[in-house]
Amino acid sequence: MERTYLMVKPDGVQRNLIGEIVSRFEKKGFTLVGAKLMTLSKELAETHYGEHKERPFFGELVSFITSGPVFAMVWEGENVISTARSMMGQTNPAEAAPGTIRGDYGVQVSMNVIHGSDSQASAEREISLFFNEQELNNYEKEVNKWV
Ligand code: DAT
Ligand code: MG
Repeated sequence: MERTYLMVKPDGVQRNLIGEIVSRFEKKGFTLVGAKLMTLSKELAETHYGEHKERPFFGELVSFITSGPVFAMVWEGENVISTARSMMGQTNPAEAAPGTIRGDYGVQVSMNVIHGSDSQASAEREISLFFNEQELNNYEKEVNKWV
């Protein structure tokens, strides 16, 4: 079963969107495997966003993502990586379709509410960066036979 790393960013936490965002993935039919509220160190933020370190917005990105707590989550389900990306919407909320998380709640690209892994490789990398095995719960939900 596929797993992905999702994170409500500091703007989403400040705007009381944790519950709304968790609810969307629960209602969709995915399974929450692990979650925690945490404040990222500069080192962890730079590692997480390492692929962007040469981009002009890297400094701003790291200072934003460390500016307050984030809600880190691992979700499980069939095709959860790409489906979660669709549910999030385009990176720039101005281009994200209504009905997506960024389309419904975001305005500008630097504060776009949520992060989600973009591939199998990044999901594995990000899950192990933010969670250890003891924090990840392996369990079955009865309802999954209807999902
Ligand atoms: P995504 O978060 O959709 O995977 P990304 O990996 O390209 O997008 O970029 C990571 C984050 O960096 C993104 O969520 C917000 C920020 N970002 C991307 N492009 C930006 C830009 N042109 N100006 C400012 N911030 C940007
Ligand atoms: Mg990305």
